[in-house]
Formats: sequence, structure tokens, C-alpha cells
Amino acid sequence: MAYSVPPLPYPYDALEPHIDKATMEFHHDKHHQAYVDKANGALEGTEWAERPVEQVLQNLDGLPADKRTAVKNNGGGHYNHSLFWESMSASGGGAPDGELASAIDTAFGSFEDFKSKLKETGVNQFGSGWSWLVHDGSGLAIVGSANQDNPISQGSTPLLGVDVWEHAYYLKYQNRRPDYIDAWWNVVLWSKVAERFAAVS
Ligand code: MN3
Repeated sequence: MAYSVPPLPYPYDALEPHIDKATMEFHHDKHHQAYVDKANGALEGTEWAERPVEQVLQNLDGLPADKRTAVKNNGGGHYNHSLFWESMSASGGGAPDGELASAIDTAFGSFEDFKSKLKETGVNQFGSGWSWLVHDGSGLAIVGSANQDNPISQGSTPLLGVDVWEHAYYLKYQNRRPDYIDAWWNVVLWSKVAERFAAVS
């Protein structure tokens, strides 16, 4: 089964005013679709074409050398964006509770410190990339990644990521990446992040 772009779990304008409708349309329908098409093209005819994208990204070294970069970039793009859409909701925002909240306090001192560090990692990512909250096997950590790289390829499990490619914010925020990240917190769906955390901890 070739990969396909999952439908957005909410209308394009659901995240207004924080993430605008036009950005969601281009980002989901054009950018994500392009990653899917190119990932499918690169994997076509290989034994990896039928595997879940997580498995492919965890085993990049096992891919034919001439496919590796295309799969890392485009399979990564597909995986990262699938995770990203599900991490947001019109009913998002606020703060996590329960075990995830405790784990964040343990790892980063406080929820506010955690937010500052995730934002700082995203703002300081040179060029395109992501800022991630991950579980690295022993606890929570924040890592940045370039392009469409994903911590899953380094053995960590991504719990939440913010897309800091210009295509994620330029229409509304132009060069103001920090303002975009500030606004993005208002749509983060903590129950989804908690679900991912419960699955690995
Ligand atoms: Mn993107």
C-alpha cells in the first residue's frame, strides 16, 4: 500500500486565528502531498514499499543507498506532518496534566521552562526543521532536527513537534518565527501528546 495523506481531523480554518486557513490548505494539500508522492516514488519496487513509515525511518541504513536521502526527506516529511496535524486542535492549548505533566516538571523544571526550551530550539534551528519533545528511552528530552529528519531515526520517540519550516508560518507571520511558536501553543492537543507518552513510558 502506497502512503497517502491522512485527511485533516478538523476543518482548514479550525485553528484560526493562531494558524490561518490558507497556510493549512497549502501545508496539508500541497506540501504534505508532495512528500507522500516523492516517498512513494522512491520506495516503489523496493521491499520497503509495504512497510509502515515509522519502520522505514528507523531503518534508513537498511535502504538501498541511492534511495536513502529521498526516503529520509520525503518519508520523514510524511511521518512528521501526520504527527503534526494530530497534535493540534481547536480545543487545544492550556497545559498537560497527570503523568505527562510530572514528567515535564522532572525533566525541565517546570512547564514554562519546557515551553521556553522547545521554543528556543525551534527559533534557533538554522533554516528548515523541527523542534521536538521526545522520549529517549530514559526520559523526556528536547531535540531539534534539520529538514524532515525525525528523532525516530536516532532511536527516540517523538511525542510533539513544531514545524519551523517557513511554509508553516510565512503567510501569516512572515519572518516572525517566535510569534508563530507562541501562537502554536494555543492549539497543542495535550491529550494526544499524553497518549503518545503513555505508549512509551
Ligand atoms: Mn511542513
